[in-house]
Order: sequence, then C-alpha cells, then structure tokens
Amino acid sequence: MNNKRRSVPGIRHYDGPAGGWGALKATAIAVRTQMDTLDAPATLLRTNQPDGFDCPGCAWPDKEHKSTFQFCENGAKAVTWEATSKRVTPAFFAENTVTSLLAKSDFELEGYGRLTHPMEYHRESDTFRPVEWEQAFARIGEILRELPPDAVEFYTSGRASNEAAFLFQLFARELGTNNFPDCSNMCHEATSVGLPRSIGIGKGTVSLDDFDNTELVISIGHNPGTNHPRMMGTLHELARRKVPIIVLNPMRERALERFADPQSVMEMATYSSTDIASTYFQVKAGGDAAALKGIAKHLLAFENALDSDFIATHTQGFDDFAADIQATSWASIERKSGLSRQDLHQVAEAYAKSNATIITYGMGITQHNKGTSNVRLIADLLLMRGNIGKPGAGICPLRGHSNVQGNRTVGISEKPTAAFLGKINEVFGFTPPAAHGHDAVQATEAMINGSARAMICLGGNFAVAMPDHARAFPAMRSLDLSVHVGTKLNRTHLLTAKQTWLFPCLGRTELDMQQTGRQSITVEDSMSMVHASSGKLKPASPELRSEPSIVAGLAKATLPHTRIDWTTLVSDYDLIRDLIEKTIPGFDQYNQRIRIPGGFRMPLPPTERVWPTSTGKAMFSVFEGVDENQPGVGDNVLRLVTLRSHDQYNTTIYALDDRYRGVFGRRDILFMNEGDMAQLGLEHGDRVDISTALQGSVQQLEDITVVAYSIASGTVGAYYPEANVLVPLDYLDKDSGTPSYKSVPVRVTLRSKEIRAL
Ligand SMILES: Nc1nc2c(c(=O)[nH]1)N[C@H]1C(S)=C(S)[C@@H](COP(=O)(O)OP(=O)(O)OC[C@H]3O[C@@H](n4cnc5c(=O)[nH]c(N)nc54)[C@H](O)[C@@H]3O)O[C@H]1N2
Ligand SMILES: Nc1nc2c(c(=O)[nH]1)N[C@H]1C(S)=C(S)[C@@H](COP(=O)(O)OP(=O)(O)OC[C@H]3O[C@@H](n4cnc5c(=O)[nH]c(N)nc54)[C@H](O)[C@@H]3O)O[C@H]1N2
Ligand SMILES: [Mo]
Repeated sequence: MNNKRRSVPGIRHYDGPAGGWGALKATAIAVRTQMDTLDAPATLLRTNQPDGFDCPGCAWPDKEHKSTFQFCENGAKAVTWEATSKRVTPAFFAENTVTSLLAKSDFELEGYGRLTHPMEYHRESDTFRPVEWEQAFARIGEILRELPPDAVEFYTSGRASNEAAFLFQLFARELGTNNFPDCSNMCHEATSVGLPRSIGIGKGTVSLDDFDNTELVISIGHNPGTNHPRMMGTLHELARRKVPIIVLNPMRERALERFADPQSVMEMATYSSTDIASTYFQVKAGGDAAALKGIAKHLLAFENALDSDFIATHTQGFDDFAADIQATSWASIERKSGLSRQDLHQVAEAYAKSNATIITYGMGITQHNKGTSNVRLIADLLLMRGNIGKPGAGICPLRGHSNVQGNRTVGISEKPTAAFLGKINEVFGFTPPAAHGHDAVQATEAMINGSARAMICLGGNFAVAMPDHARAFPAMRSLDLSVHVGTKLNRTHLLTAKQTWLFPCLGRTELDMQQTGRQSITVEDSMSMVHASSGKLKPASPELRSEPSIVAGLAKATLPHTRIDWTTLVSDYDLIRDLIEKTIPGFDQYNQRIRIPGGFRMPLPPTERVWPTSTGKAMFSVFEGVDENQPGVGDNVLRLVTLRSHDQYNTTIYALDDRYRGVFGRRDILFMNEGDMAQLGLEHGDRVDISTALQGSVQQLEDITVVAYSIASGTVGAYYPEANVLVPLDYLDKDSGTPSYKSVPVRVTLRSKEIRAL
C-alpha cells in the first residue's frame, strides 16, 4: 500500500492478523453494549453444547457438536444481538410513525432491540399498535381465504428450524401454492441446481473428518474469517500441519492470509499468528470459470494426472468436457481470469500431487450469471481425479444461514418433486398443488405485475436483501397483506401493505415452553449433520411465541377444513418430527437420533460413490467459452462485487467497522485497484457516483468514497445491502434464478473536482 497517500476519515491500514486479541476486544464490546453482562458468560458458554442451542451465526459444523466452547467473535455477536437487553415496545411504536422509522437505516432499526408484542399497522395514525394474537390470526385468515392461493408468497429466511419450516410449507401447500421465495434463492441456489445435475444431490459431500485427512484445500470465493469463523480453527490446524491451502479471491482477505487463533494460548500469549493460504491468487470477479478451466487444461496435459478408472466406472460426459477444455484458448483464460498460465500451472501441479483434495466455495462462485455452471465446473475438476467419495476429499459449499440447508430438506422448494408431493398426499390426505411456484425474483416480479397480493415472511428482511430496491420496495408496498415473523425491526417490516402485521418470535437462545414442556428444535448444518437445539434464556417478552406456534396459529385460522391437527403438533415438537420422518427420506428414527449428542447425518449417496443422477453416473459438464460475452455497455466498465463487512450479518449491521479491511465507522466506500484508479484519474479518498452499465439501466449509487485496496484489476467492491440498488432485478443466473450480486457491470465517475478539493 502507498504510504504517501492522503488520509481519508475512517480508513486506516490494518496490519495485524485476523482473530487474536482484536477479536476478544470486539466480543467484549458487543457484550457490553447489548447484554446484561452478568448473564453473558453463561449464555455464550451454552452455544453449540449438546444440551444448549445451535449458534445462529453460521452453518459450519462442530466436531460431534460437543466440543468445549469454541471462541468465535462473530458467533458471539450473533448471540449477543439476539440476547440483547434492548426492547422495541408498543410505547416505542406509539411514539414513532412508520414513515419516520423508514427514514432510519437497518442498523438503527435493529439497534432498538427485540420486538415484544404482536402489532398491527394502522394507516390513519401511520403507527403499529398492539393486537391480540388470535384476533390477528383470524383477520389474516379472512384475507387469505379471499385470495387465489397463488397470489400468496411464503418467504423463508434460513434461520427457521426444521419443525417451523416443515409446518410452514404444509400450511402453504394445504392452502394451495408452491410459492416459496427463499433466502436460498439469493445464496446457494446455484449449488442446489448445479450439484444434483453433477453428482445427484444438491449438498456438499465432505464432513469435518475429511479435513483431518485432506492433502490440499482450494478455497474459492468465500471469506471465512468473517462469515464462517469457526472454519478458521480448521484452516488454522491445516496450515500448521503444512497442508497447502490455495485461495482464489479477487480481494486480499486478512483471515485467509494470517490468523491468530484465540483458541491457541501460545499465539495469544506471544502475539504471533499462522499464515493460512500457501498461495493466494487474486482472480478477477467472475473469472473463476476461466481459472478452473485453466487448471483442468494443465491437468489434461500432465501425464497420469487423471483418475481414469474412476472416470470410466463412475462418470459420463468426460470426452465432451475434455474437448471443450482443449478448445478453450490460453489467451481467453488469462484475459478473463486475470491469472497467468504459469499461476494456474502451479495450482494444477499442487492438485495433481494431492491424493485427497477438498474444494470449498461461497458466494464468490454462486452469485454470478453463470453461477450454476461455475458450481458444476468445480465438481468437474474434482471428478477428474476421483475426489468425490473418498476420505479427505470432496466438494464443500459453505452455506449461509444456520439452517438454510435444513429448510430445503424439509420441503421449502418452489419446485417440489413428484415423489415429495405424493408423500404429502399419502401422509396428510390432501392433494398438494403440482405447478411450480415462485422463487425470490419471480415473487418480486409477481408483486410488481400485481398477480401476487400477499406475502408471509418467516423471518428475514426480504426487500432489503433483494436486488434493485427501487423496484423491490414499492413491490412490497403494493400488496394487500404482509405478515412478518421476526425478532427485530427492519425496513421490510415498514414497507407496509394495505394491511400489515408484525409478530415477534422466540429466538434460538430462548426457552420454548409448550403444553408438554420444554421443546427442542432441530437444524441441519453445512455438512448435513442434523442435531437438536434448545434455548434456555428467559424470552425477551412474555408475549413471544415460537415460530412453529405462530405458523400453526395462522394455518388454523386460514384453513377451516384443515386435515392437520395444528394444536396437538405444537404441543409437542416430537410429533412434528414424526411427521417429517414419515414424509421425507433420511429421517428414520428422527426423535431417537437427535437425542444422541451430535445428532445424525443425512444420507449422502455420492460419499459412497452412488450417484442419484438421471443416468446413475456422476456427470461432467461443458462450460462453453469463459463467459466472455459479459453484458456491459460503453468504456471503462468495471465489475462490482457486493459483500459483507466484518461487523454485519446479512442486512443486520452490528457496527460500522470492517476491521480487517481497514474501514472504521463508515460503509459508504468503494474498494478499488490502484491501477484502475490511475486509469480513471481517481485518487484514494475521491468521492464518486456509481452507475450500472447495462443496456437501459438507470441504477445509481451516489457519493461513495474510493478506497485503494488490494483487489484484482477490473474488479471493485462495495457493501451489501447499500449497493443492492445497483443490481437490476433481472440480472441473474438463468439456471438458478440467483441474482448476480458479485458481477454487476458498473461505471465510476468523479462527482466533481470541487468536491475532491474539500
Ligand atoms: N458474520 C457473518 N456470518 C455470515 C453472514 C454474515 O453476513 N455475517 N452471512 C451468512 C450467509 S447468508 C452467507 S451466504 C455466508 C456468506 O459468506 P461468503 O460466501 O464469504 O460471502 P461474502 O461476504 O458475500 O463474500 C464472498 C467473498 O467472495 C469474494 N468474491 C467476490 N466475487 C468473487 C468472484 O467472482 N470470484 C471469487 N473467487 N471470489 C469472489 C469476495 O472477495 C469475498 O471474500 O455467510 C454466512 N455467515
Ligand atoms: N447485494 C447483495 N445482496 C445479497 C447478498 C449479497 O452477497 N450481496 N447475499 C444474499 C444472501 S446470501 C442471503 S442469504 C440474503 C439474506 O436475506 P434474509 O435472510 O432475508 O436477511 P437477513 O438479513 O438474514 O434477515 C434479518 C432479519 O431476520 C430476522 N430474524 C433474525 N433472527 C430470527 C429468528 O430466529 N426468527 C425469525 N423469524 N426472524 C429472525 C430479524 O427480524 C432480522 O431483521 O441476502 C442476499 N442479498
Ligand atoms: Mo446466504
């Protein structure tokens, strides 16, 4: 970094490792500002314990889910955020109109604390007022019964438990729709669509034990120091054992470079740290397919680098795949990836040498207009050397929300299989709708064209998480009905429809008492382990209800002739699990097996080299070209990636810092490569406007400060959700419907010379 550069408020170079004492300090601040400090230690120590609650932070598994407490800064933030002592009461709502609250940021709104009462929107006063639960359910039921079922959208954010999500899909299907827009549609949908085509299931194949046996990890497009912090313990251990970790990421992410493990007494005492990545390649945003093809191309040229027996016995489509790789030119690979043939040779050599390789990946792979094809290329590369279905090897998508994978397993899907629908019919005695429903983008489009009239949100911050706020926000407001189940206030709740209700629910950390006593819920982590989670804290308010009970209340009030005994189910969640077991394969002896500490693993046939694809073989794919025909009109088009800061959980902003990237107290910045800045005549600290460079686009984000950063040339970075205004609603991966949040063509222009002088 250039030391002579002028100083910019809030921007300081961060020189330390990730983790370490800085992480402990940040945790202490989170605890002090949110919680009653006397309760905090006991609460945090219950995270991820056999009889405690599952961390709402991320979906990375724990070894047998019974390890001693693993310190994790961002896990601690997620827990303190929920266990905060701050409250949003009816008095707060009486004092603040919805219009005045809408002028606030999500950061401020969530900062007010936990919701305490069921609330109904009153248009005359423009305020939310308290309402009785049953009265609200009855009104909502009346409105829903008046609407065609397909005019209702059922949104889930992946924190809901298996039990809540199962009841939610049952309610929607008995009502008569498969409209399930889901946070997964903005996240790992490319995995859910791509991997079944390649290996027969839409989930990763590795377990934590595989990391003990692996000889190489290739980490692509994810930032574990922030987003999967418990993974850092695993990477740290691998690095210390000298297992190579090769990173492909346009941005230098500190935790992937150097990490001081707060678990390590030695590193903490001596202020030392461990180098994580053995090699770090700054691929251009959207350049991964080119890079992966380059690695494959080298591999084809090596002698004996392929596992020919595996390819012959277990796969189909290799010849077409190989022919396409051969036909892809080095020039196009280098241009598109930003990496040299030599760089990629180094990766291919390491890969050819390793007997067991894991590839991990996140949003840097999926949130592109070729997201699904990207995922399939990763599978192809692994298949070339038989790296699926053997110890120490496999594919490892890093899921987002702590139970997003479980939500999918228990039926949150806008495209249910015939087998699943048949089972619903058999177990519940009604015929569920067969027609495909809406995903997240389609739901928004239906709201815009007026065919969707109501939305029920089981958690999340739908409109803010979506692209194109200029379209998504009015879409929410155009509805007849919106219903939100949440823990904290956010802007989507305030985009009120003709009628809107806000229901406060219990969080993971809180005691859930029903008629038969204390209940546990279950979740499935990134590695397909299903286990129980039981909260212990006193609920934030006596009015709170559990998610399963709110869903059941809504369903009962909406469906007069329902076939389901909602009240009994909610009295004992074991009964819900019995029904899940009857309906969905893989949950045999569900209730018995979640009582074993650590839980159980869902069946993953590819780990035994059984491929439930249409051919019964693992399928190679063909990624034509290197995705060169990226849209983007005009000169000087850069590619924008929108990403998370260290102090953020999706649309929940904990604080305005992004410590490892050297940003403090602000989020209005654009990370830029110094060469690109020079070419555009920009300096560190300049204030710019960003506009989307697609045909007909009008999207703009004004007054953003340029920060020189170690980022691949041609790539710029800004924070989500502020930069979502730049992503057009229809700019997405056509295979999976995932918005291309990580590859928006943009143009950056200096606001004015006068502003620069200020
Ligand atoms: N603390 C915390 N934990 C979280 C979350 C959170 O917001 N905060 N969110 C949760 C959720 S829902 C999810 S989905 C996950 C998200 O976890 P990640 O997948 O880590 O998501 P992002 O922060 O969006 O960052 C993606 C990384 O991809 C890189 N990248 C961007 N574009 C490209 C590209 O084209 N190619 C490559 N190779 N890399 C690229 C960026 O530089 C960045 O390092 O985390 C989960 N865990
Ligand atoms: N530009 C851009 N946009 C993105 C992304 C990106 O990388 N770039 N990432 C996308 C991804 S990966 C995802 S997953 C989506 C996330 O989209 P969402 O899942 O919709 O968003 P969150 O911010 O996680 O939701 C936060 C809200 O959840 C509620 N909540 C928290 N805990 C609970 C609970 O236990 N129960 C209930 N019922 N509610 C709870 C609170 O009210 C809180 O305000 O955003 C997507 N949007
Ligand atoms: Mo996500």
